[in-house]
Amino acid sequence: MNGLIETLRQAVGANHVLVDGDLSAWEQDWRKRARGKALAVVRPGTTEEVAQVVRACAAAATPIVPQGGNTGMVVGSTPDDSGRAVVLNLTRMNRVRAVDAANLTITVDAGCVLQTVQEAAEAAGYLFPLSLAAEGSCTIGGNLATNAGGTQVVRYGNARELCLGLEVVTAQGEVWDGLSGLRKDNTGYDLRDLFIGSEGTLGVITAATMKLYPLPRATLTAWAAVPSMDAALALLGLAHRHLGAGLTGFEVMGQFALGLVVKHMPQLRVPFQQESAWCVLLENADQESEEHARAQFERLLEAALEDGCATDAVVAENIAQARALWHVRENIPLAQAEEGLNIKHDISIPVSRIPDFCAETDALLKREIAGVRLVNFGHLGDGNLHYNVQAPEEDDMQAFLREHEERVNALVFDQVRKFGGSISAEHGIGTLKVGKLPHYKSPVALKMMRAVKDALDPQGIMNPGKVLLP
Ligand code: FAD
Ligand code: 2HG
Ligand code: ZN
Repeated sequence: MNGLIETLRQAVGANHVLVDGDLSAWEQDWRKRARGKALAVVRPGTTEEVAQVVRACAAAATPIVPQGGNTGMVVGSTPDDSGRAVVLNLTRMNRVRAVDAANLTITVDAGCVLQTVQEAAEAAGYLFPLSLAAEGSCTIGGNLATNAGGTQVVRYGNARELCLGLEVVTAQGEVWDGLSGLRKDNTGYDLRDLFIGSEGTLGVITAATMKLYPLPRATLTAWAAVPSMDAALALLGLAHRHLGAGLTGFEVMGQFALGLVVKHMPQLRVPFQQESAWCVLLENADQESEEHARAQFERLLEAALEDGCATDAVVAENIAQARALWHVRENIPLAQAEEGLNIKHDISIPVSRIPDFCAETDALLKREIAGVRLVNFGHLGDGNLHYNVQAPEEDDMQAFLREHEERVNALVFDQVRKFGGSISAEHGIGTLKVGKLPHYKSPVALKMMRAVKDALDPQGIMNPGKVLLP
């Protein structure tokens, strides 16, 4: 192995091959669910360096764990505890390569932090709409590898829909330049779409060409109290009708989830938390004017109050107030982490079936485990719920996980199947759900996935143990 380390040092420079000291920032996942052990953490600065690293690892049959900001939720970007894998961290590759205004595209290195991409787009007068609470540290490579969703999917789609082309280093260390800015290209299989959502198991994404959009003239945010999930769904229907393509965000937040923000971030003001079972955050991005956006929002909210699907509502007066409302929503994952570990279910269900899913699954869980607390929130506009399960107040969370995690997962995922949903809407499979996939995905689909994996990575060195079991 010393020979491999020496080759890696020659490839990327000795300073960028970490073998000693505290490597926990790269070896442990964001939620601290697992701590692995790496042979080395390697931080290349260019695509050619990535290719050299992959070739060296392939020659030594050494596993590679691609890593961006290490903010993933499913233990996908950290090594196992064997000490055999090289963590390939892309964050030094952080250049914005080009903005093509006429083509409405931006091309960036994979290690670019999402917020940097948003800012570069805005500096050029455009919008890059992918947005999630980890945007200050997650990377575009990680976003694509997980096909991240976030809060703007209802209008702009997830990372896949925003991507036009990729540059990839294959598992053999070859460079595929697929950085096309084309919106139409029917020359055979869509290789780009294979790598998007592959969670580092097929190759290393080193750059991407992403879509840009015109900046809206006005973006307004509203916060509504809604009495039930049925009411939230009725409000969503009204929002689609009143705002059309202007509806860019529709987030739902349960009372308990918001209560955690109140408890752990007492400096934040959370409207209607005390009096309402659910709150909804809506965003309206308008190409006409602020007056137009405000009038649209007012008509929508009047209709909602009249209909009874909202019992109270506020529209942010200015950008600071809008930011403050979004800040509450974005802090839910952090407030949960403060409260302790929980069992996360990042699920999607056809929007129309979400109220029945919640009513039935809540009742089943509460019957099964006395005192269980449900942290429910998510991107209702695209049918994606974060249906998280927290231990009863006085319980030790580690003991709760040991005793109940398997049963809780089975119960929730069986319900997801029953309601025609998916066990991962946006976070992916990683290692946390790798054992579940065979139970909840079609055997035919799994066989095709296995064939793709074997064809592109015959040695099985790309992120082994993630997504598909060997
Ligand atoms: P990492 O965590 O480093 O890696 C994630 C996966 O991608 C791993 O399997 C890794 O091997 C692979 N990977 C990383 N880079 C590459 C590459 N260049 N080539 C090939 N494979 C690679 N997700 C959502 O979808 N929506 C949300 O709203 C959302 N909110 C979040 C909020 C918080 C507070 C946090 C902590 C996370 C959130 N996430 C959300 C999770 C989400 O998956 C990540 O934040 C993000 O997409 C991962 O990017 P990353 O650079 O941190 O990737
Ligand atoms: C979000 O929407 C993220 O905030 C995290 O996807 C969800 O913490 C979670 O369960
Ligand atoms: Zn989410």
